[in-house]
This record gives sequence, structure tokens and C-alpha cells, in this order.
Amino acid sequence: MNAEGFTKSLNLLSLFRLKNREYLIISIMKNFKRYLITSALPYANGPIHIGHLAGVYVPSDIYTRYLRMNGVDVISVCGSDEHGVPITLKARKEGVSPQVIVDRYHTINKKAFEDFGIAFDIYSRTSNKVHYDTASEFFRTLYDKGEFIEKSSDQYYDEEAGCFLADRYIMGTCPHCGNENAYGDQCEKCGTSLSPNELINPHSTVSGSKPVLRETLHWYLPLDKYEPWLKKWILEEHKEWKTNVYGQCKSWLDQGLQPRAVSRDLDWGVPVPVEGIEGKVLYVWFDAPIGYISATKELTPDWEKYWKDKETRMVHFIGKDNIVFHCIIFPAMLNAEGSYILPENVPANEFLNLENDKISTSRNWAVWLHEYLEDFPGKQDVLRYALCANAPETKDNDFTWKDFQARNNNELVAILGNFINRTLVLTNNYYSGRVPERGTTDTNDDTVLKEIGRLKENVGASLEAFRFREALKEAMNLARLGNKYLADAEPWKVIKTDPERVKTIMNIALQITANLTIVCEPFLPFSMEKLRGWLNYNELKWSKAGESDLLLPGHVINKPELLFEKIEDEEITRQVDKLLATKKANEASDAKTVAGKESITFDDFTKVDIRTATILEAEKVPKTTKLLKLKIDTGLDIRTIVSGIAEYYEPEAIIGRQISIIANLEPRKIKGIESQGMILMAEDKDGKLVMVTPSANVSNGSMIK
Ligand code: B3M
Ligand code: ZN
Repeated sequence: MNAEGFTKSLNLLSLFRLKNREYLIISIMKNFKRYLITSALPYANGPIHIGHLAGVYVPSDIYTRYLRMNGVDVISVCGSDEHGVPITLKARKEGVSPQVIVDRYHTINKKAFEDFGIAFDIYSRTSNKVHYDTASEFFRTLYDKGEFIEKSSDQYYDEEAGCFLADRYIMGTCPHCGNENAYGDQCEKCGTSLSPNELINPHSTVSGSKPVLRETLHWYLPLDKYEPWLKKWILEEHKEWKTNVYGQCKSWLDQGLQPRAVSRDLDWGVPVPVEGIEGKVLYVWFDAPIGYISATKELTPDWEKYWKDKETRMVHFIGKDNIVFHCIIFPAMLNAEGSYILPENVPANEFLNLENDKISTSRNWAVWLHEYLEDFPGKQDVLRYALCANAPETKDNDFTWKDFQARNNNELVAILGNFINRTLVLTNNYYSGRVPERGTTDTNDDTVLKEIGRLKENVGASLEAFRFREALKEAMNLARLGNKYLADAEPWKVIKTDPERVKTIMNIALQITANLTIVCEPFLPFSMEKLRGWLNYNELKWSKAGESDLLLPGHVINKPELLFEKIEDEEITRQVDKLLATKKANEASDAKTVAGKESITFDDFTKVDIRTATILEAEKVPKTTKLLKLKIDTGLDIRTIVSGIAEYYEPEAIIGRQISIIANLEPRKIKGIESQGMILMAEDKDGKLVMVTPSANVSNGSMIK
């Protein structure tokens, strides 16, 4: 069966996956000779935080380790994304060259991944020569095949700074949700992908000035041409993709695809390899995914078998904001090139929040890996565990320090650590560390021994379905099983009356422990390495797990230490206080930003026509979550205003409310509706909007001055 045929059979098989485990595992190993695992290349413009780890790198690492333990030919590639506006903006902010920025964060991030045991075979960077060559060649192949549309168009240009404004160099109001801080490539509030020309009130993020339009030449990938093919490939042939991924692809494809520019007017990046063209580089999202290819080239001269052989199964681990690039744009590029395989799956995760707030690098609202390790040295597995147990697999999720503490104290210490410790201590006490013989077993023993095999199967099945939380839970169930077994069998009591029976009990407890070293390895590699040392047992083959004779009688184990330690309240309070301090600092600087607005003349002020008005009608704007369409009596006229307040006010509740409006704001179209003015809102620290209402009733149209 070829890979395509297999994918279909995989879909069918997954329906009765649990019953037919063995069959499915055999299928995977047979139909794909090897695996290529890619993890999103983080921008080298800041350090890695827990959101990155939970969303992308912990799952990709668990999956890779699992495959390796299955003896599969697998490579895992990653590296720094060193191009694009995020890098140049950061450089500009610090007044240094982009090279300084990428060198700094490439080094920091490479080390952070190593420190957390993220098992890439290579952590490359897109500033390498091999990447420049690979990306240029890729572009050139498409160019020579006539796959691009070459087109001049008017684009925003910053006359003060002397540069074109693409992507994050330009900000304005999102035409979909009214967010005033939308970027030229995306609105982070509603998630819509944008082009700069769609922004309302655009301004340059470089100089703050209002940009002008200027003509410039670019190359476009005609995504519309690939739409029928993409529809078939994703919507029909990859129904097994995660709901969030499939759904996002479907919504993109349903909306219809447009040609997408793959070049930019910038001086940082891979130069467009066309004779006579200068000052233009490849769009970062064109070159970054090619980074997976160049990283593989750098890793092995045999790279082509991972990229060009249909018997390779490629899996992209990414966060949800990268779905369109990995499921639509990159596959279209690969298809246009013609000689590469496509991803078999793209198990993207949603976002992780921190203590109920969106993680933000610029607001320092994050737990940085390097800082975590300073505060919790040697506790990498605790964070890996907490992030996996609470991973944002199907919806956004929240990381809290309280949950982190509870996961450690109530699960790692109380369940896993406790079972292992009891087993190893008793074995040392009763038998000087020698594994005892297993005598006659009773039915409970037999059930427990069987259960080991079942749990191992469950862990594998969940991992293969990219359900990492569930897989971890099943792995922990093996420790739960062990604890219950010891608690029921009470070897510490029975030792006084029936020492022979205790040999059987301890033998079984030891087999569970040895099984734990295997099934927990993908999740907790640091702890399992320690445990293997104490057990004198170094088997890492997944197929070994489930067996009940991993440790033979007479095998000698070492003295254990504690695998996990309790985390005290004070340590958690310290972390929470640190975040509170960040929150305070952010609030203070927000207040400063507001106070810091430039002064204006009285004339300027009188130009603004602020008046009272009354809401007559209110309704939700269809297909939006934030917008209300309001009919307003301004005392001058009755008019329509579209306002981004749907999250804070129910339409019925505000009819008849007196409000304040700016009556002479240029009308603008929002979601196809002409909005004639703006409602004044006070924005709370956490972004909540509240209407500004006169403190006593006044007639509509009263001037506010
Ligand atoms: N650097 C975006 C990000 O860090 C981008 C990923 C590239 S993967 C080819 O979210
Ligand atoms: Zn928006």
C-alpha cells in the first residue's frame, strides 16, 4: 500500500483503534519507512516561554521519543527563524543590527531546548548558507516554471523612514472586529489574516506617520490555482486531522484563496534571486518552512529520503497561529515545486494563557524557560509534566502556579514518586536490593499483570492520535495501579506472617516500576533516566513494555533517592508575586503611555465634535463576535454607528442608554456597514470597555466641552 492508501486505511482503522491496537501499530510501521518531525521555528527575537513549550515543543518531543523507542527511523528538525519583521523591529527598537538580535536569541533558545531535553536531531538557523541556497533554489524553481504571478501594485510607503510597510511595520484598525492595534498581516484580537491595504487608519510602526501609496513589484503565489487540489487533499483526504486544524483549513478554503505575495521590500532576508532585482527579499513565511528542508540537509547528506520519498511520514508540530502557513501555503509551495512529499498530519495546539492573561513577550507576561530553571533547578520534568497534563490541545488553556504546584505535589510526588519509592525502599530492606522470585500468583496479581499491558497499549494509542494529555494520564494510571496494588496487598504487614507471599508482591511491584521507566520516558526523560540508574535497567524499547518479566529474579537494584520533591507554598507565592510585580509595572507604563500623549491646541480640541446621544436600536453584526450595529439619535440626525462592544454589552440592555459620541469622525465601512461616528468608551486596564454616559440626563446633541 502506498502512503496515500495507508492514510485512508488509517482513518478507518482509528475508528476501532482501541480494539485493534496491534493491527494499527503494525500498519504504521509497515507503510511508512521513516518519520520526519518538524517543530515550528521560533523567531529569534526573544526567549522561549512556557506557551511555546506547551503548544509545540513538549508534544513534538514526546512524539519523537515515542517513535525512537519503537525503533522507527525518525529525525526531528527545528531551528531559529531569523528573518522577517519581528526580527528587524526588535533590532530597530534596541538600535542594533538584526544580526546581533538573531545571534543572541539563537544561542539562548538552542540552550533552553537542550536544557529541557527537547530532543531535536538538529537545531539549525535560517541565516545559514545552506538555507539561503535552498530557499533561493526553491524560489528559482517556481520562478522558472512560471508558477508565480509578477505584479506591480500600490503599497504603503513610509516617507519619513524611507521604506515600504509590510506585515508588522504597519498598524491600523481591523476591518473585521474594530481592534485599533491590528497589524498589516494579522489582527491578533480576532485572528483574521490581513493585508495592509485592508487596515482602516493605517500608520507606520516605524515612524508613526501616515503612509502614502507607492508602486512596487512583487511575486505572488496564486493560491487560488491550488484551491481545488487543497480542498480535495485536506477536506476529503485528511478528515482525521484535529478538529481545530481541519476547521481552520475549511474556513480558509470556504472563503476562497487569493494570490499571496512571496516577496517583500526589505533588506533583511534571503534576496529575491532574480537578475537585476535589488532591495527585495523572500517573504519570511516563504523562506521559514523551507528552513525545515535546509535543516535536514545540514543534518544528513541523505536528506532527500526524508523529503522526497512517499514512504516518509512528515508531521508538523505548530501553534494555531501557524496553521494556514503549514496546511495551505507551504503545501501549495511543495506541490508547485513538485518533487517533495506533503505533511501527513499537522497536530497544531491552541494557546496557553498564564494566570488568566494572554502570554505576551512585550509585556513580559510569561514564564521564561531560563528563569524557571534558575528558580527550580533540576525540575525540568515537573514543568514538562504540568504543561503536558494541561496542554491546550483542543482549546486555549490556562497555566497557573497553583495548578503547577498541585500537579507536582498531588501527582508526581504522591502517585508516581510514592509508588517508586515504596517499591525500591522495600526491595532494599527486605532483599538487600535483589529482585525476589515471583511465586504462585492469585487472581488479583494476574489482573494487575494483564493491566500493565493494557495501559501500555492505551498510552501508545493516545500518542499516535496526538492526544498527549490522555497518553500522560494513562501512563500515570500505571503508577496508580501500582499504588493500589501495594495498598491492597500490604506487603509491610504480610511480611510478618507470610514472607513468601511478599516476594510475589514485590516482584510484581518491581515489574510495574520497570514498565514505568519505559512508558513514562517520553514525558519525563530526566526522571526516568535517574530511575533506570536506580533499577540498573536500561531498556528503552517500547515493545518491551507490557511484559511482566522485565526484571529477573536475582537482578540487583541500587539505593534510590527521592524522584520528586514537594513544592512548598512559599515557592509558589514567590512566583505569583513576581507576576504581580510585572502586572503593576505594566499598568504603570500603560498609564504613562496615556499621560504621554502629545499636547494639542485648543483649536485642535474644538475641531472634535463630541456630543451626547441616545441608543435607539442595537443588534449584533452577523458573523462577528465583537461588533454591535447601533441606531443613534444624535439630536442632529438618526444615524448608524458600528461599535466593538458586543463582548461587554447585550444589545437589548443598552437600548435607551445615553452615551457620548464623536459626531464628526469621517464615516468608515466596517464589515460592509457604514459607521457614521464613534462612541466614546473608557478602556479598563484589562481591555474592558465601558460607555461614557452623562451623569444626568441631558438632551441629545448636547455638546461635550
Ligand atoms: N517563526 C512564527 C512563530 O514563531 C514562525 C514559525 C515559522 S515555522 C516555519 O510563531
Ligand atoms: Zn480583528
